[in-house]
Amino acid sequence: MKYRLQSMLSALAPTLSLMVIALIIIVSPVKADYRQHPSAVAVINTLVDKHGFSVAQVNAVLKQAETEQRILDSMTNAAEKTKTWTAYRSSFLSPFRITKGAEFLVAHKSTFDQVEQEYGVPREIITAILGVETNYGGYTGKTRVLNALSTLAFEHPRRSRFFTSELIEYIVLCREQQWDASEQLGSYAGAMGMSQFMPSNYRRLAVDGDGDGDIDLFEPVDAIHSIANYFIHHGWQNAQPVTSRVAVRQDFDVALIGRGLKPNHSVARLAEGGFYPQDKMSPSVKARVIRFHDADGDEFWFGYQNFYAISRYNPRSKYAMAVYQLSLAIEKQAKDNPQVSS
Ligand SMILES: [Ca+2]
Repeated sequence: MKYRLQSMLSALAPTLSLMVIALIIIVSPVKADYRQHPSAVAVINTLVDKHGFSVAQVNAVLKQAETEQRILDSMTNAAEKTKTWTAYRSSFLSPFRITKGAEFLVAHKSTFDQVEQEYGVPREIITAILGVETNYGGYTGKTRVLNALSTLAFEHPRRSRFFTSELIEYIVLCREQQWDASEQLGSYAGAMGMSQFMPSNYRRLAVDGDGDGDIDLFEPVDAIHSIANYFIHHGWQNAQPVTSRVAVRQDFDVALIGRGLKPNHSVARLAEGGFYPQDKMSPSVKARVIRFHDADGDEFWFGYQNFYAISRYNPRSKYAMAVYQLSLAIEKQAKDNPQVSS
């Protein structure tokens, strides 16, 4: 589709007015008819064979999907990829977001009391996730989820496998929730609700926290319970550390850092390699060295299992660290101003 639009553009190039029309075409959703796309066969077959849909039912959904170039552009320009750690951090740890977070804690105190008891996931962490993802539900996304998932499944080869699977999950989810597949709104990547769950997570890990028989992630009680459940599923350990600031020896062993965020060496082994946590840590605890490159030098941290659990929400170290530091700022603000209420 992208290439077809590009060749259309070059054909129209000589006339200015026609170029303007072409630009309007490129930024507006384009009817795609993904029923005809070669990769649609796998989507149709899976939904028919594994989930009992008819071909006509799947086609009726795919027919409504539209290609949106800006969805593809957003994937390339994600903040985690383009911003330095300092810029990324300050965009999420704004005074407004911290204050709103402290207010959110007060407004949902009884829900958090229950959730901490049941899951052992701290309220500040859950609140920080909601703050980073949607500004506490203030912005849950305006992209049609069907367009987001179809565009990325069919037009973004590098992530096609993941988004094809999410598109299938979404179509099943819509049947389970009795939603019209063309109406749901979410992020440009197809994440939904205050907690921004992808369809597969919505189906498997979202829970009905308020017990009204409906799993509604656009509603705070269900969203709070669901995030806690998500963290437990990804190995959150109650009352265990998240990170430590690390001082490094000049000749630190760069090979110990490796790729990924899963804790890979004991604190003792990392100390041998020149990484020294600034908190007192048991030598046997496993950690991963996190390194932030910045204009004013590098920052080093240890990320423990709970840091890794946060990163299962978005697998980038900047994301996990911003969530954690926001949680600390919210906690401090709530302690300093216990009277605050929304
Ligand atoms: Ca509910």
